[in-house]
Amino acid sequence: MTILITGATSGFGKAIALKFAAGGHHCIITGRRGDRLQEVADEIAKYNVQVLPLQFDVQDRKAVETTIAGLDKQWQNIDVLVNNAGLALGRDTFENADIDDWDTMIDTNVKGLLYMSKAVLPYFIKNKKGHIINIGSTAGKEVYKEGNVYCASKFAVDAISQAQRIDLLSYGIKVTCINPGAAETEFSQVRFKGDEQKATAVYAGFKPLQAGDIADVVYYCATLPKHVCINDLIMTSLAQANSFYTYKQG
Ligand code: NDP
Ligand code: 8X3
Repeated sequence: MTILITGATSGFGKAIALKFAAGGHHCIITGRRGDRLQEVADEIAKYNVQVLPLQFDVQDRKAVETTIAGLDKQWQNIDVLVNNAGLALGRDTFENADIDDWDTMIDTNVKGLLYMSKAVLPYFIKNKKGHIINIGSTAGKEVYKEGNVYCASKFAVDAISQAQRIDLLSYGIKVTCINPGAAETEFSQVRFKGDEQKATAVYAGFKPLQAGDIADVVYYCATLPKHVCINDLIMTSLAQANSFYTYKQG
């Protein structure tokens, strides 16, 4: 199998890539940070599978289109696209939030996912097979305080996944939306723009999901028999009931 994972330089994307490489699958990995991308590619290569690192920003429509359309023939046989690249920026009330942060979240989490899906689809349609796995969030199921546009971007991922599932059904293309709760990755460091104290506080008093947990679930969904599709899945750590209720100790 060949899998394309966006945002594979850290967190879920990296864990997903390594999980599939360990399972003997070829990986196309993307991200903006070239050094990180090469490090992950080197790790993947140890599993004796083929790896193709592609450095681009999913917000850049032209870059997405030209890079994916220009794939060598051997890499056009993609089985799974994981739309994972994404981020939250800031946690502020609506009136205090930064409009530039809103733009970046919408451009990455929503438009980037659309550009990638549209770019890969011609291969899926030509090959008469394919599986889009979108990484949503519990934030796309319930809005929480000061989550405004991040939540909206993940509600959009939910809606787009539903739409893709309906429209692509006749091509035999599977669409899965996986919605994790709080997971300890670089997510909170990015959200709080390097404020370590704020980032660490997010995971204090409970055991959050780990990137490998999400990778296990993606792997399960992607390796089910051809006639079986997990459409929508919410996963949280045992301490979390939903988007805004987490049982913290201490
Ligand atoms: P990380 O910050 O660890 O990883 C995010 C990845 O996305 C990085 O590889 C980053 O690579 C990539 N990325 C971000 N922006 C862009 C861009 N414009 N173009 C290309 N790649 C980009 O966070 P997570 O692994 O936690 O997040 C992965 C996904 O999971 C996101 O969509 C997030 O919203 C979602 N999620 C996270 C949860 C959590 O609690 N951690 C829970 C639920 C969902 P680079 O910087 O090199 O470009
Ligand atoms: C990331 C999880 O709870 O920070 O999507 O929104 S949360």
